[in-house]
Amino acid sequence: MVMMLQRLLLCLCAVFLFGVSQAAPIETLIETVADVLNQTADPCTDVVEYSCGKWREAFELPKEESRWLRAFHGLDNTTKHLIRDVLDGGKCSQLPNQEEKKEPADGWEELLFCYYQACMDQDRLDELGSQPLLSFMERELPFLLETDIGGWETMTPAEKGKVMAEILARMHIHPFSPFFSVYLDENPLVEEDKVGIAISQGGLVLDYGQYDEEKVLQAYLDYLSGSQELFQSAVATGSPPSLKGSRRAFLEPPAAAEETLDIEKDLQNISLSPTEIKDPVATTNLMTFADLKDLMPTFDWDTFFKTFGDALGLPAMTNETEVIIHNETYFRELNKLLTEVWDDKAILAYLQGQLFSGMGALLSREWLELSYDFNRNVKNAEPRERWDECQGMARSTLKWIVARVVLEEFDPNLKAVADAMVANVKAAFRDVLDEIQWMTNETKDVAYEKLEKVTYQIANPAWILTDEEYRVNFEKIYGPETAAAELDAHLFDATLYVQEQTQRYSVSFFGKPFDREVIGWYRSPIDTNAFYVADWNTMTFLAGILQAPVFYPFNESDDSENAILAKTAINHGGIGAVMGHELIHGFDTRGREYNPDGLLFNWWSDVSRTEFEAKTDCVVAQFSEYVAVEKGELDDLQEDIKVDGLLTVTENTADLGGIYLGYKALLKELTEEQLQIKPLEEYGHDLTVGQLFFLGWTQVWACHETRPEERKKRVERDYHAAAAVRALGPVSNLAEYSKAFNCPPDSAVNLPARDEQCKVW
Ligand SMILES: *[C@@H]1O[C@H](CO)[C@@H](O)[C@H](O)[C@H]1NC(C)=O
Ligand SMILES: *[C@@H]1O[C@H](CO)[C@@H](O)[C@H](O)[C@H]1NC(C)=O
Ligand SMILES: *[C@@H]1O[C@H](CO)[C@@H](O)[C@H](O)[C@H]1NC(C)=O
Ligand SMILES: *[C@@H]1O[C@H](CO)[C@@H](O)[C@H](O)[C@H]1NC(C)=O
Ligand SMILES: *[C@@H]1O[C@H](CO)[C@@H](O)[C@H](O)[C@H]1NC(C)=O
Ligand SMILES: *[C@@H]1O[C@H](CO)[C@@H](O)[C@H](O)[C@H]1NC(C)=O
Ligand SMILES: *[C@H]1O[C@@H](CO)[C@H](O)[C@@H](O)[C@@H]1NC(C)=O
Ligand SMILES: [Zn+2]
Repeated sequence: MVMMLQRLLLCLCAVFLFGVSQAAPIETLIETVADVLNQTADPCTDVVEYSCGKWREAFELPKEESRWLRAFHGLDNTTKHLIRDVLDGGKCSQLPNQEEKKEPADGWEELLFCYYQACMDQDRLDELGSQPLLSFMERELPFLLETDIGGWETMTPAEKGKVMAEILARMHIHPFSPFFSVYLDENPLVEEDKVGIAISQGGLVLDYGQYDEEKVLQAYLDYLSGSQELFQSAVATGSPPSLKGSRRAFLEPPAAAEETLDIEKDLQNISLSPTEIKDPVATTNLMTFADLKDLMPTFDWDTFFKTFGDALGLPAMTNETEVIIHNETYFRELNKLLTEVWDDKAILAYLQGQLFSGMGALLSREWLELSYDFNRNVKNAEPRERWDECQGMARSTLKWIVARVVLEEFDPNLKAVADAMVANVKAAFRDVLDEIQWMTNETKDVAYEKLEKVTYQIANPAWILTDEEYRVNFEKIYGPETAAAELDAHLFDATLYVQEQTQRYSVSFFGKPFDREVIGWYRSPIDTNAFYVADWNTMTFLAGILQAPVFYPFNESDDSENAILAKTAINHGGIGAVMGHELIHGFDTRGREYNPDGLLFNWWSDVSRTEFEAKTDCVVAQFSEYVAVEKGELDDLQEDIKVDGLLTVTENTADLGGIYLGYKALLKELTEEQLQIKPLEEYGHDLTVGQLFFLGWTQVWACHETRPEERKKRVERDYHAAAAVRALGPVSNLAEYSKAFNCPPDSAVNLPARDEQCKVW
């Protein structure tokens, strides 16, 4: 919900998790790598079964999960328990029975401890019922307690546009994003790093593709109708008491639900699809504020920015102020819908729905049940345990504070090893550029420059563990320590407070560059992930991912020669390929539109561009043939659902190139002969170093369990291919894989033997 950057992060994986680092004895590696293989299966035809068959057979997907990747969710599971332990034991002086608990280190930590306890106390949340929501509406969004917008029928479009601008500004302050989202970002079209306003489509609660699915829509209507019912009955019973006796003629809940959905369907119809919105050139449209007003002649943008800006400290807009919008047609159509098509009752129901879906999770069990039902129907998953929900809410609302209380569990010595690997991966890409013939020399020169200029960050920003600096940043992000400590132990109000603080923080950069030490990290350092940011030409490898089974720390004096060989192999297939993956994002169909300084600027000769497109077309076509959900896996499924090759081309290109770079980086450490060594022979496993390298990659994705409902949903919206495809697809294009496993020329994975492989980088 929080308005911040909306940039597309090209990350490794769409879950964001973390875990605690451990020393990695060779026995751990054998247990997690060698012991989970299904040696009976054929690595040349069934990569997933071979790489992880035993683990998959033994694994039982918890009923509250829709998917589980061993590498990511497994690490995060450890983290969640750690967070739970710390937060369970933390003192909130505003609550009773705190004697045994640990004093918070500062006011922000106290806020975190109080937040978690408030979340855990469901009886109190039940007593409060809908009251926190309604009090908030009464205080900040009183128009949402009305049954209509007075005089709407007789207003001119321009009058409607003025009323709507005021209403929407108030919602955006808090921050909800009905109809569009407003955010702050640096302009990728100009040299200077200066934060300005960007406005993009928004206001859909479901995924883009879900608006075409009857089953999902029915579940959503139930959800909307149920929340209207709770809301209206709270108003009727006078909670808060100031509303008592005000009998209001709202739309009946089922009718309000229908109206809301109709508006969302109209919005979805004018929205760009996930594939379209990924194109940075088409969706970065710079215009002046005057142009925007001309584009939406009846919506009153002056009023919108006056109200919005005054509340958050944003300087006044002038006609010359530049804004970036994602698509002109969207805003032109939205103007019409808002001021000429939709009626006031429907708009109010929709706006209420935005509030309910954003804030319902902070209320009583009745509200939670509504989303649980939705998830049961749509995801086939049961609710998480309460502590799990609460640690999740704490992490999303108080990201840096949570990170600080658990980051000390991480191994600070990994940075040097990671530095060396990044250097090797970059050198491997330089070799690739040296070798390729299809790129013209002028384009290649810029590619070298872009490679040289790519920067990276590892583990966590230093300030978060530095005594004075963290205070300065926490005060900016979360407001003064004393104010945080004094916040009532109220889940709802504390969340609102933090959301508004975060808005102010991001607005404070208007006209200046972002503080990259904070905003440049995007995610929490404790998440298990890595990402590339195109307009900064920067890769980030979070502390959470620098752990087994993606990365096995070793120690030259402790580990045997064979242990070091095995770990080196796995690490290059794991974190090495991840580094390659992120680096290639700078050179995939999207990243290559940005120049060495992160500006959207075409540096490709026509010949190079055409050649590149032919190569990525190969990736699109190949991955479009992989099946993500087989017919019969879901009741109403008549045919297989295949991967969307266009939607996933950036990630697939990064996977293909990433693992190749990981391999070439390995060859900078080891010789071809060493790839034949069997370092685990003394433990009864005859895997070669070369095979271990590939298992480092395939097991990250093969060791998974994903419900078919979830796979189906991801086909429509996830930029990553299905996990099983990420294991199989990339290695099938590499002759080195087939060589490592002696795959015959006619085997499924040996595409190179038949010259059917795709290769971009
Ligand atoms: C191993 O793979 C074989 C061949 O695909 C299969 O028949 C067997 O059930 C698998 N075993 C385990 C433990 O998964
Ligand atoms: C998550 O961690 C807990 C505590 O260590 C453990 O009991 C549980 O089995 C783990 N869940 C999964 C699915 O691995
Ligand atoms: C979708 O939007 C277009 C305008 O972009 C409009 O012409 C068309 O009628 C809309 N379709 C539906 C089903 O609303
Ligand atoms: C600003 O731009 C709008 C839209 O083009 C125009 O109507 C208005 O007169 C301009 N205002 C000023 C002060 O120039
Ligand atoms: C491109 O550069 C290579 C290496 O510097 C050189 O051998 C080759 O002649 C150049 N090609 C053209 C067309 O200039
Ligand atoms: C490696 O292990 C030795 C002996 O246990 C220890 O003294 C040394 O600090 C370790 N080195 C690193 C980098 O962890
Ligand atoms: C949306 O805007 C219109 C008008 O500028 C363009 O013609 C479309 O191409 C654009 N759509 C996308 C997907 O970028
Ligand atoms: Zn990626």
